[in-house]
Amino acid sequence: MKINSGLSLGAIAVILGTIEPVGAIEGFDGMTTEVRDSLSGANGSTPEEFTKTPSQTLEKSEEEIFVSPSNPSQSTLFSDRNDGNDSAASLLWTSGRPDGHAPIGVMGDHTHSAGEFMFSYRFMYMNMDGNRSGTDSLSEAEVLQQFPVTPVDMTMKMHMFGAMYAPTNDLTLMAMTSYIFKEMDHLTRRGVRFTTNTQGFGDSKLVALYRILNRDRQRLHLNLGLGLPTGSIGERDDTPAGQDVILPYPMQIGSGTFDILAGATYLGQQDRWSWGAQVLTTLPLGENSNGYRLGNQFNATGWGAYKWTDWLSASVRLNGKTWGDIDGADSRLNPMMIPTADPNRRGGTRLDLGLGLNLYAPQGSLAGTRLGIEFSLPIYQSLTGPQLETDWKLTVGVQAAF
Ligand SMILES: [Cu+2]
Repeated sequence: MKINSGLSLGAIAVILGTIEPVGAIEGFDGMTTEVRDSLSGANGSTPEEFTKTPSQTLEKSEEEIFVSPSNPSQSTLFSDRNDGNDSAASLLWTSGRPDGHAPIGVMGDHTHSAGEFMFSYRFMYMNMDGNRSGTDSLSEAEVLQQFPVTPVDMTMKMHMFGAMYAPTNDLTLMAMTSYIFKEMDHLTRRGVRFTTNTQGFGDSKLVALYRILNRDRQRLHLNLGLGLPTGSIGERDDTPAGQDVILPYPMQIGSGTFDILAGATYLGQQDRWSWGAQVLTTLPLGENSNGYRLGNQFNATGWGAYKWTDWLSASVRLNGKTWGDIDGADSRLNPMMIPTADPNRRGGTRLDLGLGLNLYAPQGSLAGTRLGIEFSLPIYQSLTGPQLETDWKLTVGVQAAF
């Protein structure tokens, strides 16, 4: 995070809203919302120096801001004065750096300062090719010994839209929805190949992120939310079994249920390195209108990131996920026909390795805007199969805070 000359007292005063602006407001464009994040202090209280008279503030802040122009990284800037401790240990975690947000594949990783908005768009592409049962790969012929039809491969494209707003420094609200495209190729015992396609708005999420710790350059918040069944569970397409027939579970766009989303996120930071971890569980509530309920999901991830420059960081992430079979069944599906129609062949466990880059505009007209990319591959995968295995996943996203 660079503080350029031109960051005037006026700008600070207006942003904090605690003292009257004095003098011209210059260089406001160069100030990011992340700077405001840092300035507004840890616990929602105003740092002591900003509650003094404007002239005192000017001297103090300029002295602090320009004390070390050759080292624009976090160093001693904007420490939390409220605990009366100026040592390095009292420095606060800041989002104003490229790795101030988690790798782009992680959702709900950060909170915002009171009054901030953020909008995000992510594109996720997932490629699934070939079947497995347990950790063993199965050929098409092996699956066709058990079922008249086998899935061969599948792609999923997901456009995800998110908005965040922080009514207070401790509480950030998040809403997300998506538009999804799915395509699955199949092979029958008679050698016929066919493809089914579905698309539509996916399920949506409303999540509250509640910060419970913010000290020693570490943060911890709770992720508590509700999944909304805005995605369709009545998707149909033509297959050799008939025209416009109901499609198996993995081709449906939504879950059909309200879901409890619960978890926690931990973040830590040093001058060059940062790290984080998140656990998240998805618990569908009750049965959907087609007579089934997706399995519970549990996701745990941990990552480390290295900040190369003020605008670029690289990350390595492990993501473990386990999900259960389906309870109940859509009675229109024949589980003897194809494994994707069997509610007891849907569960699995996967460990993914992700490599990511985060770009961040610390200043200029795009200040506070981010671009993230993450590519991930499974390094362990065990499925209640036969079930299509995941081969790789790519997530690209932009985020803009105001
Ligand atoms: Cu955000």
